[in-house]
Amino acid sequence: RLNQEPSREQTTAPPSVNPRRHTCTYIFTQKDYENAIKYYSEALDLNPSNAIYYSNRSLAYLRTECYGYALADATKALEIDKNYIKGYYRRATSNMALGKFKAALKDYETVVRVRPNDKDARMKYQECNKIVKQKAFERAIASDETKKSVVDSLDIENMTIEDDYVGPKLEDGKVTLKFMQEMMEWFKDQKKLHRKCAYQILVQVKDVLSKLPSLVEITLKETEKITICGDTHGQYYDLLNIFKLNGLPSETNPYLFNGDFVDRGSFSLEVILTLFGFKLLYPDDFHLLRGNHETDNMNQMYGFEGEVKAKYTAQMFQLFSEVFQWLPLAQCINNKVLVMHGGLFSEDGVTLEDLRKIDRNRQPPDSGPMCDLLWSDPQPQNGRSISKRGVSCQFGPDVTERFLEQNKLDFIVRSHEVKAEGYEVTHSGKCVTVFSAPNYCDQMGNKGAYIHLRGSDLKPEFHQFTAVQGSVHPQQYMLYMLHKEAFNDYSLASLWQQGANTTLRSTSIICFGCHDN
Ligand SMILES: [Mn+2]
Repeated sequence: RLNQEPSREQTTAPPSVNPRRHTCTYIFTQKDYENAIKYYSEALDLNPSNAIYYSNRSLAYLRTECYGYALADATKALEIDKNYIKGYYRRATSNMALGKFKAALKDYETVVRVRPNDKDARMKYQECNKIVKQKAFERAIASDETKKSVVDSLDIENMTIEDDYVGPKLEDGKVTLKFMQEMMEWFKDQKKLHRKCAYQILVQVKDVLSKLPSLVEITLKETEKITICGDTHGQYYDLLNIFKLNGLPSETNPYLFNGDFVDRGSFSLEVILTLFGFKLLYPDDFHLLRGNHETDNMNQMYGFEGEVKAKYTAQMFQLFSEVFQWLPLAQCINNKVLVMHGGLFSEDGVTLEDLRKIDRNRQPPDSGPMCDLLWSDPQPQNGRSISKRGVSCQFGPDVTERFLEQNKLDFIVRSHEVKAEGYEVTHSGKCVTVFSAPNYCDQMGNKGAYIHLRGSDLKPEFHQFTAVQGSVHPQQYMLYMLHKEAFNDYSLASLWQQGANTTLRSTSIICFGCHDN
């Protein structure tokens, strides 16, 4: 029953769950997943040898992007019951999300062997197999070829713009305000910028970014303010809304976008070309920092590579990848506020000088300061813990305190985590999170926020906003296997169908948890 779409009747859900537009599935909010995690954790306290609880909690962790925890739970489920096929699915998905493709492939092989007639399993296996082979091929050619830039193989001057193209064009090869306004309107109507213009922007912005240090330092005068935005994730209509609410970028209205511009949302190209355009127009007053999604591994899985290939070419994606490697990693405002996408470090003692010295023109390493800047998260308790995401670490208030003291800073601003209110202040006001993708992935129900920081007092002032209606087709470029995992939410849907007072000890839920895929 659970492999089918639930009927209309079955979708009568508790008030916290809304029926999804156009389909009969549910929209699960961040809160629903957090509650599910809580319930399954309580159930596991009572019955710690139940593989299904671990498997179901693993799914909830997958949906909240806690891939490290998801992997641990799936592994635990298989330790308890090594014949539990769904456990292999979950572990494979977790490993996929962590970029551990070979490990994922092994689990998909197991599933396909046991369930040779399962079409879904076969598709996931094939997709994963393709990636593993592609990676091996890339490694093989990388060794005989010195890294050449796509820029050298482009002849942009001689690219012709066809007569029937009536969209925006750069003026004498330059981005102007008029061009930006036309381009934003053009994108709003879901039209494609001419590839010549896209290449012009990319080549020029690569040049601008490559001249910046890894740690950008700016000074706000008493009368000046800057707007800091968090993750935008391809939500183009919400980006336009930020400009509508807070004004277009300009020399007197500076912005800092704190990474994760692309992936997940289906308008990543529109978002990134708009942001790059403003960087070219106002290089000193419009700032961009790299997020963990401005990387090849993430772009391959979460949609941006697929989107660029669908709308342009693989070669253009290569150029995006080169440009992303030049995005600065952190920004310091008035020597007092440090901004980065993820957070602080796996070890004490990192200084601003260490950040200036990072050789950033690369894919991020698996550990060290560059990895931490893009990936870490704060935690409420002191000290450090293993990352819920499976990359970098979580750092406590004492870690933040020591870092700020050593570097004579007041507080940090970071993004990277969806927050119900769009922002969150933790670590006694020393660690601020800002997230600017409202109703993240068209399902989380969160607000977005941006921060005003004034030169006069450097106190964060929060502005919240809600999602623009009609930002269609979320995540349409995501890999099939990660996208498809959403259908497994039926096991959680069934949890909610039991009503708010459900106890997980009820046998019906155990059965729901058993369904394949
Ligand atoms: Mn992030």
